Amino acid sequence: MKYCIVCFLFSISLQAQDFYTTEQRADWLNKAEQFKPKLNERVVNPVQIVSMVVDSNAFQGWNATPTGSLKDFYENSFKNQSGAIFDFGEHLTGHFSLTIKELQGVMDGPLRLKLTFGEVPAEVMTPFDPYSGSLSRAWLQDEIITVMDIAEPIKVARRIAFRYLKIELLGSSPYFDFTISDMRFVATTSVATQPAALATTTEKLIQDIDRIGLATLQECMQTVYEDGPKRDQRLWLGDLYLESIANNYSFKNHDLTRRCLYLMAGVSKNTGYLNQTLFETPKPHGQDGAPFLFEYSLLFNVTLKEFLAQTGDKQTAEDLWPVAKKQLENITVHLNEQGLFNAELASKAWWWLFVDWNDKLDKQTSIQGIMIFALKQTQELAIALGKEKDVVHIPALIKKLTDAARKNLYDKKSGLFVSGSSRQISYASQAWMVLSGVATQAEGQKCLTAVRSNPDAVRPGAPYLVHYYIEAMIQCGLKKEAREVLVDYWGGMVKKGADTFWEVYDPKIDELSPYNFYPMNSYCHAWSCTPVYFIRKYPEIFQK
Ligand code: RAM
Repeated sequence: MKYCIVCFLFSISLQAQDFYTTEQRADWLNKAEQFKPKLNERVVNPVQIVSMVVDSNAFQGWNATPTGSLKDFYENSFKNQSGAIFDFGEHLTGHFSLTIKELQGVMDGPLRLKLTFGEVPAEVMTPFDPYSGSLSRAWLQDEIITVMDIAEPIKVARRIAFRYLKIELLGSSPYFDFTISDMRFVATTSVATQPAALATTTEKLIQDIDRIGLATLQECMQTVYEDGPKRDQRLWLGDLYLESIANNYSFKNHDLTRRCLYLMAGVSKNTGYLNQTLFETPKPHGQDGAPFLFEYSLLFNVTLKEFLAQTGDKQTAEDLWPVAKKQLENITVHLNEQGLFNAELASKAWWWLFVDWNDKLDKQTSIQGIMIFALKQTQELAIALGKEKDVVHIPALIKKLTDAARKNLYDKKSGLFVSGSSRQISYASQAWMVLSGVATQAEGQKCLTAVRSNPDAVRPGAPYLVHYYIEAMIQCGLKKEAREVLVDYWGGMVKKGADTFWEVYDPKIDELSPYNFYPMNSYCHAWSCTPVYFIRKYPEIFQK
């Protein structure tokens, strides 16, 4: 009995023990704080009053059409204008306020207004209740404000991400009349300078895609790289990777990347593994109890490697090398003897395998590819830091995983990679088998081409995967096709009126949502900004 208690206490103390030292964590978090950016502000006013018109050809069935004059609106009683919708002309992130003025009588009772902010037209027209979504109803940006005092501007407390605003009157005194006399939005971003213009030879649609991609990235760049300024308003490792590479080819705000890398390290789990996401306030912390998003932890290494390559900042890379090295240890946890990843076991062990927003997708092959990709990139990082000794085991591991993939996941006859016991064919599997280097250049060309004409192939559900698919095409020399896909996919959003690029986009299903309610989708989403990276990194493909 006594022995059991000792064992129990010992195991508790082991669990509580931190893989990193207190000093390391303090140093990382201090450095993160040191690189916290100052937000730049810009005041924006609405540009026009609009009506939302039902239009089956418009994105999600609604079109914003100009109506009425702002001057008239400001001068006349709001009581007759309840339900008015304002267009601020562009997607914005920041803080909203309005001013109320007495028009007739004395304000002898409170006013109640309902403000609904929408990133896209449908969001101010679709009833939110009864609510069917799978994330907090409170993400939706409808705010009820009770006004007791009109001496000062009325401010909405929460930060907003939107383009359209609907204002409704819910209650007011019959003995008093008023106007809304001013509406102001203070837009914020940590971006301070704009990148160079594209070559004048660049096709107009590609120029539009680049401009909208820059707007998307800029709004996600607040005091961290957020995933979406409407939702979830926080740093995720997978999004960080894509945002940081887009930033490398555009705003070059490397301090923000540095801050995010340190933050992630600072709030990592006691086991030494990384959380996939973090919250900045009241002090930086991870999401305890959430399943572990394995592949995102590996993308930390890739982000760090790219950061070092861009900045030459060895200090940061050396500080964070122990974290990168540690993440690799998970690669062998769910491998079978041959070196194949066991997705079922991993999922049972509370690992979240993401790859794409698509429930139908079998993730085994993609994760196999991501592991090899991360091993290779981490090896390059180690070499750049003179840490070869730390990674002597990597080449053999890469070989083992690659051989296992070639033997079990490649269907020579069709030239396609398959995944899971159903031998599923998907875009994700082909993309990751190419990016990992499992496929040769010729095999890569073959599988990426064949998948496009395979009607049963599981298609991408979100721009996150389309990014890797395009990168894979470029890597194996399918340049023309890469351009086609980029122009088709992001150009499709442009044609549907995007001001910023969306979290989820399927050209055929406007109402697609991983959250069971499409207004919950984020319409300015980090991982959708990467055309900026492609267009600017590969001018020979996209700017001619
Ligand atoms: C969503 C976020 C984020 C993504 C994760 C996996 O909740 O929007 O962008 O990284 O899921």
